[in-house]
Order: sequence, then structure tokens, then C-alpha cells
Amino acid sequence: MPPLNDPAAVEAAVRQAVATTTASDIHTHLFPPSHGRLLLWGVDDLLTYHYLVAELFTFAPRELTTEKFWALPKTAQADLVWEHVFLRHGALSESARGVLTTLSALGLDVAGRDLAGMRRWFAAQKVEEYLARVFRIANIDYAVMTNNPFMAEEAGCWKAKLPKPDCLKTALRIDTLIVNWPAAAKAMRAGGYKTTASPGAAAFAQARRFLAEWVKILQPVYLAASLPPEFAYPSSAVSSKVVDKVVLPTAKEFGLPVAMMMGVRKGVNPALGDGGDGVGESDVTALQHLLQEHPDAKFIVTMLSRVNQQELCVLARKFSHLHVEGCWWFCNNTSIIEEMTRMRLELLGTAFTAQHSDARVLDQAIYKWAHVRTILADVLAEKYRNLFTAGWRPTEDEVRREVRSLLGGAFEEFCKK
Ligand code: RAT
Ligand code: ZN
Repeated sequence: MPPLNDPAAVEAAVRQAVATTTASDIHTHLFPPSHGRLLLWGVDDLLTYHYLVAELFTFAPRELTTEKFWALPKTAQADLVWEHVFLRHGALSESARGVLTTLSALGLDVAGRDLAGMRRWFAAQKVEEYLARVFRIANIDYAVMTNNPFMAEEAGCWKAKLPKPDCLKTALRIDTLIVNWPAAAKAMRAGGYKTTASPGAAAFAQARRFLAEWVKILQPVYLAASLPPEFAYPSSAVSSKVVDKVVLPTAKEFGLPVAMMMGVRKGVNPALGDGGDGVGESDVTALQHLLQEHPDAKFIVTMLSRVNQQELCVLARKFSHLHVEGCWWFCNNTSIIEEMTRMRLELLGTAFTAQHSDARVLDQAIYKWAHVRTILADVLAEKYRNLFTAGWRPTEDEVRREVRSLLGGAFEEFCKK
């Protein structure tokens, strides 16, 4: 393959590669269609996404209380979001624009503002075919789910061995174990494990057996947990002990990376449900100590606070057993994705994963990937322009290789090594 000898050809190759390279979506909240109502999809689920519910209450009149809202059926909740966020206030946020990008990509006429018509269109879709269609439009080969054995409904589906399509991979989610030992112990007891509410060696041994059972059931790509800003390591807190005595030994035994999503302040406003969580600055030295003390474990990390991003990148330059991924949740906004992606490229080259969709609603995979591809193309075009000025002449294949690295290739390499 010949080197690209003029800047316009380089830019065209970059834009083409970003637009057409298949991505792997390494963190979502999707479920197999066989798990029934756990898999959210369609316009009413799109409109009642918790990001949009939180936004609704920034606009809603005082009389609309969260109690009244939650008591409504889903279609009525969706109507309220449509009315207040879209019709009355212009749909300017990232999540609102995302709904419009998604509907347009599906061929629906959003300019017509015909919510009833869109509902009729969705009612005619069959979920299995629709899932394949969404993956095709988003151009993703697979999505990693979030599989929580501490949630009885989810656990029941796995125990019943319901079918799972190959394009959905599993991740064993263990927040409860790390941040709420009494609740985890109770859930494990319900599953027949002799875990006591007070943590100790015997209970930890049972927890390891529990995780081993779930590793066997799920065959996960990684173990995962979201952690509060206060997470400290090492420390005398139970969370630190659980990491040492249960999580890391399990990860090492089965050769699984530990994915940590750091910096979420849970339930800042519980009345908003899933939309009620906030963000706080994490202590990045907790991660540093984990990396220093466990060179034989692998960590995949994203952080929620914008101010943590540079420290995280610097750690990834120091420790090859750390993989940085995604612009998570409150960082999943155009301006912040752009800034983070540029900084990560400058500090790490392409040895990171640019984004995960975090889709809670199947259809969201469409907009989350469409939006990030636009930003990635602009940032990479700039970087390749600078390289051209410096005299470097890449080939089209090399450009494609680096784009794939950012869209899942680097993640797969990291998991293999
Ligand atoms: O982004 C979200 O939807 C959050 O509610 C969380 O699910 C977060 O992504 C997480 O995985 O904890
Ligand atoms: Zn998530």
C-alpha cells in the first residue's frame, strides 16, 4: 500500500476509516432479548432515559413532582420529557440530540414531531431483528453487557440459561460486593452461600466461591465495579479488604481484568432514581497503589470527573497493566470527549479505547457511536495533519489500523496480553 502523499488524501483516509471501521462496544447495559423487559428499546425507553428524566426536572413546573412522575405509566412519562425537553426547550442537550440522531438514523422524520407515529413504527418492530439492525447502523460487532448477579431478576435469567446472541458479551458486575458488603452478603446467602453480614476470612472465602460460580456461568470478559470518589486503597475500609481478599484473587485466578469506573457519587438526589447520581473527584493514588501492588493483575479504568483525566493518562504511561477507556456518563458530551480524546492521543498514542456507549436502551448505541465518530474524525484529522507537517506519510492501512485500535482493537490486545 503506497504512502499518502498529500494532506487532503490523508484527511480523506482518516474520515473514511473513522466512518467505516467497526467498533466494539466495551461497556453497555444491554441484555439478551430472551431476558424480556430487562432489555430496553424503542422511543418511550429512549425518552425516559435517566439522563433525560434528570433534565426534565430542570425545566418542569413545580407542580410536577418526582412522586407524580414516577407514578405515571412509561408513555405518560415519555410524553412529559417530549413536551418539556424537546418541544418547549429546544432539545439542545447531548442526550436530547441523541434521541433525534437515533430516530433520524432509523429513517423516522423527526422534523414532523409526530411522537404517536413514531410509537406506531416501533410497535411494528421485532426485537431480535431490531437488535441486528441497531448493531448494523451503529457499526459495532459486539457489546459487552453489565451482568449483576446481586440482582435477583438478572441472576434468575442466567440460571435459567436463556439464550444469548453472540454479539452480546458478558461482564460480571460486582459493585455491591465492594461498596455494600451487608447487601452483598445477604444476596449471596439467598443463593446458598454462608456469608455473614460482618466481613471476615470465612465470609470472604464464601464470596470467592460465589464469584467463581458466576465466572463459570457468565464467562465474563472482565469483572467490573463503579466506585465512589472516596474509594481508597490500601485502607482499613471493608471495600479495600474485599478488593484484596475476594476481587483480586478471583481476577488473578481466572485471568480476568478488573474494570473500575471511578468517581460516582451515588444517590445525590435519590428522588430522580438512576438519574440521581452525581460526580466527585477521585483519589487517583488509590489506583496507583493498586497498580504498584498488583503487577500481576490487569485494570481497565475510566473516571467520571473531568479533573481526573490527566492523572489517569499519566498512570497509563507508567503501568502497562492499566488500560484507559471511554468518556463516561457526565464526560460523554461533545466538548469533553473532544478534549479527553485529544489529550489521550497526545499522552498515549492509540493505546486506549476512545469510547463505550453505556447504552441502557438498545437504540442509544446508534447515536452514541455516531456522535463519537464525528468527534474522533475531527481530532484524528488534526493529529494526522500535524504529522504530515512533520514529514510523516502514513498509508491508508496504517490509518485504519490505528482507528481500529481506538475503537476496540487496543482493548482486545490488552485483554489478551
Ligand atoms: O451512565 C449510566 O447509565 C449510569 O447510570 C451508570 O449505569 C454507569 O454507566 C454505570 O455503569 O455505573
Ligand atoms: Zn454504565
